[in-house]
Formats: sequence, C-alpha cells, structure tokens
Amino acid sequence: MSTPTRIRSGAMAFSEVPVIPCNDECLLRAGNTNCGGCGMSIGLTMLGRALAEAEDTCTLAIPACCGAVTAGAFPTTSYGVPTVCTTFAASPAVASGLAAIRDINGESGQVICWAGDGGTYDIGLATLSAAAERNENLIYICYDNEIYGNTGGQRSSATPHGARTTTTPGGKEERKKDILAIMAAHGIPYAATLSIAHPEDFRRKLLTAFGMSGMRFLLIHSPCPTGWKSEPADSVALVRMAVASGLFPLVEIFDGERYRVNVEPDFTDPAEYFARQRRFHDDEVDLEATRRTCRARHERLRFLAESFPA
Ligand SMILES: Cc1ncc(C[n+]2csc(CCOP(=O)(O)OP(=O)(O)O)c2C)c(N)n1
Ligand code: SF4
Ligand SMILES: [Mg+2]
Repeated sequence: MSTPTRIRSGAMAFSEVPVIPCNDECLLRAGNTNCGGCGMSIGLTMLGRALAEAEDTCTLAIPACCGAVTAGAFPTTSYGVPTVCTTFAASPAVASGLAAIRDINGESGQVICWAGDGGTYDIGLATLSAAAERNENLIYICYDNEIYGNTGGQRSSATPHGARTTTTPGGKEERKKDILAIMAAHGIPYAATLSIAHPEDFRRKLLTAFGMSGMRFLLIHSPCPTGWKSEPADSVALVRMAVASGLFPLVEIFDGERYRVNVEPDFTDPAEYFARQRRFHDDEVDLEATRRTCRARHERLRFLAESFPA
C-alpha cells in the first residue's frame, strides 16, 4: 500500500491517521493464486466481510504457508491491508510486537495472525504458547487444512489418523492433536472452532473476537482439494459433514473455563466424508472407532458446556 502524503510530510501524527475500514475485497482479491475450492480462500473472504461489517480493519502477520503466497506476484497483490510475512515459527511474536505498538500509539484495528496448521500445531507452537501465556492483544486464526499444503502435502500434527500424505504414504498412524484444548488450557479469553459450512456461526465468532481484547484463538476447518484429493466443488459439503458427524465440533471456550457447544451433531455417518477424499483408503480408516470417538468427544463437550456454561 502506498504511504499517505500526510504521513510523509509529518503534518499528521500517526495516531491521527483515520482507520480505513476493510471492504469486501480487502483480503482476498483478484490475482490471488489459490487453488479452486480452497477453504482458506473462503475463510479469508469471510474474514474480510466480517471486518467490513464491523467497520474495522487489520494488520496481518502470516508465517510461511499457502496464505503467504496467496497475494501472488506483484502487481497482482491480493492483500489490501498491511501484511508482514514472517518466518515459520515467528508470527505470534511478530504480531505481539505489532499489537503492542498499536496499543502504545493508541491506534485502532485488529492485529491478526493468519497461519496454517503446520505453523500453528507444530513449528510456531512455542511462540504461540508464549503469546497466549502473555495474553497478547491479538487474534490468531489457524486455517487447518491438516497438511503442509504449500510444500506438497506432508503430514502435520493436525493430520487425522489414517490420512495418506507424502510423508505418510501408508496412512498416518498417530491421531490429530487437540490444539483447541491446548490453547484453552492457557486460560485465554476466547478460543473457538469455525466452519465455512456454517457461515452465520463463523461470522458471529469473528464479530465476538473483534469485540474482545487479549488473546483470541480461532480454528477453521479448511478443505484443501489439492491435498485432500477431493473435488473442489465438494469442499463446503465435506466440512459440513465433518461438523454433522462430530469429527469437527463447533464450540467456544471462554477464559479456558466456560464452554458452549454451537452446533449439535446429528452423527451423520462419517463414511461418506472419508469416501469423498482420496487421501483416505478403506483399510486405513477404522470407521467404527471413529464413530465411537465422535460420540465420546461430543458427550464430553456437552458435559463441559452443561457443567461450566458460557
Ligand atoms: C523453518 C522452515 N521450515 C520449512 C519451511 C518450508 N515451508 C514453507 S510453507 C510450509 C508448509 C506450511 O504448512 P501449513 O502451515 O500447514 O500451511 P499450508 O501450506 O498448509 O497452507 C513449509 C514446510 C520454511 N519456510 N521454514
Ligand atoms: S494447496 Fe490447499 S490450502 Fe493451499 S491454496 Fe491449494 S487448496 Fe488452498
Ligand atoms: Mg496446512
């Protein structure tokens, strides 16, 4: 973005520069390089719309991930807000600095980390935990496509059990890490899961996060047709099935203590979810165990929401 003349001339203090609210196209714009059916693209669009609705704006900190290359090559840059591309492990630390300076200067606008699961669950976890422990005044959004998508689809600790990736050709043997529970355990003000198949819930959670201060952590289940070996047109249907079956619960956790379940799964059979992605093979997914896990997880969340309501 070009620097306004008034800042260069020094006629106006930086804190007096008016905030330019986002519009519908402030984040994902023409010229982006994302694959068709990319959940991250839909998530960015929804984030941009929510910022516009809130008449807010943001500065982005993005570690190495598909989001860092979304902007494409100059001049078809896709992000219409100030954006810092950070090293893989550093985005929460960089965002902490950006948020601190914003607050010292009395500026407005959100500071948002937009990161993949590799940067969140694995490589950036130390700086993310440190920022959460300090309760930094920022929003951290992880779009979880369950692989290292940008580098060819290697497994991450977000990859679900049974999924074939380039580094788990026989199906991943370990289960997916529960990053929401890890983040909530820091006692941060807000931790929530979001699905692009539930846009109203998605929007409400973004607006909730914008209206709070301190560390806010949002986890988006983000279909990746390239890595999931699924049809681009199936993306939204797939993540809808993940919510309905209980594979990806939609919940909010306040201060690490109070719970709310946002969508009741009807325990749709997850078989179709697996069948429509060629990363899963019949002999590597234990459907019966998955159904049991989904029900047990939901029962536990329901118990927490009833015992410790938000
Ligand atoms: C320290 C370091 N290791 C490896 C890489 C190479 N690298 C860049 S993006 C990426 C994958 C990122 O995965 P994720 O965070 O899940 O985002 P996605 O690509 O799936 O959007 C990797 C391994 C790097 N840039 N820095
Ligand atoms: S590899 Fe996956 S996450 Fe990356 S742009 Fe393509 S669909 Fe989106
Ligand atoms: Mg990823």
